[in-house]
Amino acid sequence: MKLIHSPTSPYARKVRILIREKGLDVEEVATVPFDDEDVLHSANPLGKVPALLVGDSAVYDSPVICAYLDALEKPWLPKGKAAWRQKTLHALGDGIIDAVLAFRMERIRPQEQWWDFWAMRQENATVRALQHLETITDELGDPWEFGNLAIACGLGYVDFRAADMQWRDHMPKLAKWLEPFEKLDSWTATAPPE
Ligand SMILES: N[C@@H](CCC(=O)N[C@@H](CS)C(=O)NCC(=O)O)C(=O)O
Repeated sequence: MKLIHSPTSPYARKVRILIREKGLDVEEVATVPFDDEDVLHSANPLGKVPALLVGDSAVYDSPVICAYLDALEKPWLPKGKAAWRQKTLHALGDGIIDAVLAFRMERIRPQEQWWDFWAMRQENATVRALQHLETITDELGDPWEFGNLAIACGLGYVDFRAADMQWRDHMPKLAKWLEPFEKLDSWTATAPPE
């Protein structure tokens, strides 16, 4: 298996952590999605990372890749009704990434093209999601579960691209919850480059 990824992608980071935590044999191939390289387009016509090559076929969209890899080895995703909770938490983590990424894309345009309405919606969604997580921290449990993987990577992406939010000052329980993740080798090994 080969994972086409970008070292700064928080979506790819989830997959890269999962690979390390499960000790899976997956070669990582780095690319820059905006360079539109063939290696990425032939794996994912949408031109987005991450994409997983499994023999001649490809698996893409990071939650699908995570579910695929998770199913290979001692699944974290529980069976039955509990799986929906984990998938929903995973979607919440991905949604934080989506909102921070959309905010950033608004802000790297020339300033006369900024759409403040859209940027503010993304920022408000991020804040609401973090506030919600602060209220349910006790329910989240230990590293790593299927939902926690995305939540931790979402928080890591807020640190990377929206550090000025200083979320730890406002969400102390959530900050404490993240600490054990931040100590893991799989976390430090997949941190986005400065
Ligand atoms: N829903 C996708 C989102 C992937 C995504 O947007 N990746 C970004 C990098 S962080 C990308 O490849 N962007 C290039 C583009 O949108 O053209 C997933 O979870 O895999």
